[in-house]
Amino acid sequence: MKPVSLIGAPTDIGASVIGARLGPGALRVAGIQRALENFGNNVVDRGDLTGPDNPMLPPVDGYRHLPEVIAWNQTLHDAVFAELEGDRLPITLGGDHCLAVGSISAVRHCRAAGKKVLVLWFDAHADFNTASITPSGNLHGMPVACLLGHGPDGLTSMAGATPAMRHDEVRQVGLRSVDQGEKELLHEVGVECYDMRYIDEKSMRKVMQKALAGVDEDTHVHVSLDLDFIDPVVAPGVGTPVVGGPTYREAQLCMEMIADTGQLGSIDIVELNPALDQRNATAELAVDLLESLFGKSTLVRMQR
Ligand code: 6HN
Ligand code: MN
Ligand code: MN
Ligand code: MN
Repeated sequence: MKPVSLIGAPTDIGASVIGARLGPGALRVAGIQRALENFGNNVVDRGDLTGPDNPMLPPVDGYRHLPEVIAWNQTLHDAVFAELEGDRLPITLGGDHCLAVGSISAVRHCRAAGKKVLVLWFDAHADFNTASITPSGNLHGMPVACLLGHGPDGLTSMAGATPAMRHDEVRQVGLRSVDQGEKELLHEVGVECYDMRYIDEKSMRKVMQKALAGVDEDTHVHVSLDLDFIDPVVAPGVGTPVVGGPTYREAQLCMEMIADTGQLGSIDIVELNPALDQRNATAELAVDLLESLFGKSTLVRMQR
C-alpha cells in the first residue's frame, strides 16, 4: 500500500449549514492516523490547508461564495496533486463536498498521461446542480456537474483540461435526494447512478460489483465519501441528512469490496459536521469505514 497523506480542508464554504469546517479536527480526535498506522501504513498528517473564511452571503448569479470556493479548491488541488506526484495516497479531510472539484481535478491532472480513473461517489445527493437549476446556490450541490464540464470556468478548468472527467468515469451510489432539474441533467448526461431503490432491489453486493466493473491494474480508484451517504440514524453528524440510507454494514461492504480491488488511489471524507454529531459517532464511523477501505476485513475473508 502506498504511503498515506492526510490533508485537512477545514471549510464549509460550499454549504449553507455551517460546521463542516470542524471536520478535520473531529476525524483526528477519532484517531484517523493511528487507525491507518495499525495496518502498517506509513501515514503523514500534513495539517490543515488555509483559505477564505465563510462570509455567509446570499447567492450571486446562482452561486454562493464562488470566488472563495475556487480559492479553496485551487489550494486543495495543488496539495493533492503534490501527494500524487510523490506516489502517495492523499486523503482529504473535509470540509464540505465542493472540495471534490479540487481533489478529483488533481487526480485527472496527474493521471492525464496514463492510468484510467474511476470516481466512486457515495452520497445521498447527486451533487449535479448548475447555476440555473440549483435550489440553494450552494456549491457543495454542484461538484459532479463541475467535474463533467457543467459549471463556472474557475471550477471546470482546474484539471488543465475541460471537462476533467467523462460521464462514464463517475459512478454514484446511495442517491435518495435528487432535485428535479438535477434528475433531468443526470439523465441527459448519462451518469451511472445506483439509487436506494436499486440498492434495495439488487443488494449492495450487486451494486458494488457493477460500480467496480472494469477496474483493473491500470485503474486509479478515487473514493468520494459524503458521510450523508449512510443512514442518519448511524451517521447523524452531517448538515444535509436524508432518511432511508444504507446501514452500517452496507456501507462497510462497499469499502471492503473497493479494498479487494487493490486499486485505491485517493479519498475524500466530506460533509462531517461535528457540531451536529452525537459524541463524535459519525467521525468514528468514518474512521471505521477507512479501516475497511484499507483492508481491515481481509483476514475474515480468507477464513471463509
Ligand atoms: N452535499 N441538492 C441540494 C442542493 O442544495 O443542491 C443539496 C446538496 C447537498 C450537497 O450533501 O454534498
Ligand atoms: Mn455530496
Ligand atoms: Mn450529500
Ligand atoms: Mn490542475
